[in-house]
Order: sequence, then C-alpha cells, then structure tokens
Amino acid sequence: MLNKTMTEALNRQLNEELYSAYLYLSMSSYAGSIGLKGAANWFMVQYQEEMAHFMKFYTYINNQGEHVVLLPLAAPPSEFDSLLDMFEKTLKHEQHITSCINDLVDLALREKDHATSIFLQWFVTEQIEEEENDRDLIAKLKLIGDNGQGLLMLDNEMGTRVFVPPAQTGA
Ligand code: OFO
Repeated sequence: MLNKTMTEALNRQLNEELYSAYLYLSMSSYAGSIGLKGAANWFMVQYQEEMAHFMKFYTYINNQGEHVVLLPLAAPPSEFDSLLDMFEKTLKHEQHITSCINDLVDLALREKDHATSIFLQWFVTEQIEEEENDRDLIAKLKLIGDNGQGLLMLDNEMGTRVFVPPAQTGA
C-alpha cells in the first residue's frame, strides 16, 4: 500500500529518471556528432540504465496498486563545450538525483512506509556508483587535457561499455 504523498513523490522521481534518460540520449547524439563514437556508446548505455531506473519506479508504483501519472518532460541541453563539459554536467545531474533519492528515503521513513524504504535502498547504492563513474571520467579527462591521442584512447575504452539490465525489484 502506498499513501497519496508517497505515490506522488515516487511519481515525480519517475519523471526525473525519464529526464535523466532524455539528457543522456542527447549527450550520446552530440558525442557521436563530434566523432566520439565511444562516448556516444557510453551515453547510450547510460540512457538504457536510466530507462531501467524509470521502469523500476513504474513497476513498483503499479505493483503497489497505484498508477503512474506521466508528467511533461523539459528539453535537455543539446550543445556542449567538450566531453569534459558533458561529464561535469552529468556529475552535477547525478548529485541532484542523489539528493532526490535521499529526500524520498526521508519521506518513506517519516510515513513509516518500510516497503518503499527497502525499495529505495537499491537506488541509494546505485547513486554511489553513478557519481563515482563520473568523477573517474572527469579526472581522466582533466589529465588528458588537450592531448588528442589520449582522448581517442579514452573514447575507445568508452566504446566497450555494455548495458547490463539491473535485477527488477518490487516486481
Ligand atoms: Fe543516473 O541514476 Fe537514475 O537518474
């Protein structure tokens, strides 16, 4: 059972996850357009991960006997200064998502909704990994600086990322 406050808050998060997917899809296209096919792949995998996050919330809300209300989506940016700029924006966005997840956990505890609190634990852990990935790539890109060869090597490495679907929880 989900109360109205919790349902609405989970529904807002579902929209945040969809925006995350939208943002990384935009970054994937931009990276491809400047010749960084590996980075385009990396962001496409990130898009797939975000769609999986979206589906986790969607499935959870439905399995708790409520229904999803799809909200309008803002347009993400479509131009970036560099790959470093994309990752700085990605980290900033993920820090925002971490704070949204933390607020949801606080709400679940306040509402004594233990099922939702357990459901959200997966996202708490996931956000550590998401931020760490971005920080690692930012550090590498800062080391590479203007070195084109270094950038191409990193781009090759990013081309090897594959999407691994997360286990469904709350299903
Ligand atoms: Fe990027 O973790 Fe979901 O939004």
